[in-house]
Amino acid sequence: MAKTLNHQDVAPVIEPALARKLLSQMMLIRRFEEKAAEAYALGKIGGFLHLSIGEEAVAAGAISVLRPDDYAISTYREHGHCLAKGSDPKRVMAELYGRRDGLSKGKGGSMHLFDKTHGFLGGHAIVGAHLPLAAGVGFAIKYRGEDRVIVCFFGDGAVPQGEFHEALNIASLWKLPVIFICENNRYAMGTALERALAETEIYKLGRSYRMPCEPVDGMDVLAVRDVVARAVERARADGTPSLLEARTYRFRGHSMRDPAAAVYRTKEEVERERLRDPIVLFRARALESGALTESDVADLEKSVNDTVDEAVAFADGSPEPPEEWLLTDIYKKD
Ligand SMILES: Cc1ncc(C[n+]2csc(CCOP(=O)(O)OP(=O)(O)O)c2C)c(N)n1
Ligand SMILES: [Mg+2]
Repeated sequence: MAKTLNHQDVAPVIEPALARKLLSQMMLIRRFEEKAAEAYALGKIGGFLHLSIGEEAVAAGAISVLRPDDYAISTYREHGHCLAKGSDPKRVMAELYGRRDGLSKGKGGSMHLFDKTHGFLGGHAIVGAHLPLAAGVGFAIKYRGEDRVIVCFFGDGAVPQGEFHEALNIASLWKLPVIFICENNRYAMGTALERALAETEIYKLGRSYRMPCEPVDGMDVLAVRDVVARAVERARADGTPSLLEARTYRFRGHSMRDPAAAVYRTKEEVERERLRDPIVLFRARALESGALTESDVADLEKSVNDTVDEAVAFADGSPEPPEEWLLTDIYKKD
């Protein structure tokens, strides 16, 4: 009699090294942002602070298939993308604090991380504005005859903006190696997706621009990895761009000014979504498949916690930028 397959029979074997990398990356982003939230509450971080808690699998999965010389570009909810791209957590935290050792010398803060060394091209606060920049980087790659790619992360709120459509059109027409990844967390600030978009299956919009497009479970780090790996392969081969829609959820509010996010979504919805916690799910899968042991996970957790504690201590100890820096690094056109 044919045996009924269960999840464990069909679950792919996860390489221990990959399991370690993906889990520690997601745990690092989570812990880093939890500590950033604490620092914000203590008044050590000013301005805005947008956390990606709940969305870690998208950053970790997507960036895990890139080469170090590939690029990533993002929105103001970008701490995770920047860390996954390899930036030093100490310098990222110092930037959040507005200190001189920050990635942007303390002048940008949370929304304007930038790290040329690691190919992280920002940190952009204007919704949708970085999609044409990603197309421009794609053009530069092609013009120079390189085989790099750029991954462009943006929210569902960017989709009704003109820049989204302009960028996808030109990327497809000119075959620019851009992987557009929409982090669909179902809200743009307090506005639900259905209230803003005529087509709520965002990936389908790629068809209008004749580019490969797919949805993916954004809470499943391996699924994200697979779908992005295929898109990267296409982009490297002949510049084919892709539109991917990662279905995810932010567990916290839009920013620290909306911590409860209770006005526009129900408690039940949040509780239901928390059951899809990407870290909890992947940890269970890694343990079940034998890729990691409980003691491996404990070691990873300790190392991540130490890294974040060091980042906080570094930011605490970094001086304020001197006053004369106010007038440097300014783009001025006569
Ligand atoms: C052009 C523009 N309009 C409005 C805003 C104000 N704003 C900041 S974040 C945001 C919502 C964007 O939501 P989404 O793209 O879904 O990203 P998420 O915050 O969910 O990650 C808006 C409207 C802005 N920054 N830029
Ligand atoms: Mg959103």
